[in-house]
Amino acid sequence: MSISSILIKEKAKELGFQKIGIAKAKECPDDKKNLDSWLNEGRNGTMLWMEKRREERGNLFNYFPEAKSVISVGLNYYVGKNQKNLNSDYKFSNYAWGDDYHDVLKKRLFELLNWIKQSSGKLKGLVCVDTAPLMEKVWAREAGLGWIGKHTNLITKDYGSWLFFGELILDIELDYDSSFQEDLCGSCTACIESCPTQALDSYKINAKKCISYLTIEHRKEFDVPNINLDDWIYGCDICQEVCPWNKKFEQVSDLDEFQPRNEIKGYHNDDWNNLNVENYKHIFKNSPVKRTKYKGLKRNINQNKQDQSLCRK
Ligand code: B12
Ligand code: SF4
Ligand code: SF4
Repeated sequence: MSISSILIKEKAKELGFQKIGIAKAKECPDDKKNLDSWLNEGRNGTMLWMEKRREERGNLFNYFPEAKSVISVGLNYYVGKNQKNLNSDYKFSNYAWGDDYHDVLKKRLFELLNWIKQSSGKLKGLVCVDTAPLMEKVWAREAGLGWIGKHTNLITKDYGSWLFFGELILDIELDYDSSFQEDLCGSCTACIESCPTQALDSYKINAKKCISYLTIEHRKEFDVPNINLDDWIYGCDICQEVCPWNKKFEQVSDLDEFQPRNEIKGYHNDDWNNLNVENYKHIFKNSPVKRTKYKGLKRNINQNKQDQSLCRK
């Protein structure tokens, strides 16, 4: 072995990651079974890309046959503010307040990969953040970072669930961490009870009902006219906001890249209602919000406008 896991972890910490763990590459048949049942029940809605690469997502070796080690990293994006700190009645998920997390994590993971290559010579590595066909929460659990809660996000003991995950998959052996075995949700059901659209069964989400899916991933107009977005115009944080692990252990990140953009903080209802393409392009440059395009965000705003006017009647 030419590089130690300890040195890799030190370097990853230096690059800003709060959580780092290393799992041995392996098949995870129980998780594959859960993925299959989830997809077979159509819980992915119109996210057909999940179906398309099912065999890779469910088995790492179908994606990267030479894989030996999975380095899982977590980056805290909680900036100490919530929806009450925004000027508008519309709600906007805090994961999308700043720069696109894909870029923020990838930049650091490529730096880590290059550093490992310099120290240990020729090796093959893959950097993954969100879009690769991997079950990222499963790898975070296998690398010992935390457990998958009833709201289906991965929770850590020291930061709650306000973390993005990324992976560096390598074709070399390393020293491994133990997987996280506990489930610390206990008898709590706060997330399930608070979800305004009943999208959660225990540990299992119906994406088709989830506001995050509806406002980000769903394309086209909403087929049901009075669909409930609960004032959210991009993403949804409710199941994480109510989680006692977040209330108790969230820690404030001062990373510039995740600080809310001025317009997101400062816009009033009317500013959102009058959003035009130019404003959209300016505000959401290098932001994850580009995923919905202008049309999608406008659709979400209009849908909530409609709901608000219905409520006032
Ligand atoms: C598809 C997707 C979505 C979908 C579906 C969400 C989901 N929970 O699967 C939608 C659009 C709804 C979504 C929303 C959000 N997402 Co998203 N999403 C993903 C993505 C691309 C794939 C997830 C996946 O594979 N889902 C399929 C299911 C089957 O996998 P799973 O949830 O890991 O399954 C486990 C459990 O749910 C459970 N389970 C599932 N089905 C079944 C069935 C049975 C019978 C049993 C017993 C158990 C069980 O066991 C499985 C493991 O064995 C990942 C990135 C990635 N590549 O992994 C990001 C990711 C999960 N998302 C992320 C984020 C931040 C969000 C949002 C918080 C954004 C927001 N604020 O709006 C919300 C959270 C909503 C929620 N409550 O989950 C982060 C989560 C970070 C964390 N701390 O966990 C990820 C990891 C991206 C990243 N790189 O950081 N997302
Ligand atoms: S993100 Fe919102 S809609 Fe989706 S499961 Fe959580 S509370 Fe429900
Ligand atoms: S709210 Fe309760 S049940 Fe839901 S994830 Fe957090 S601890 Fe688990």
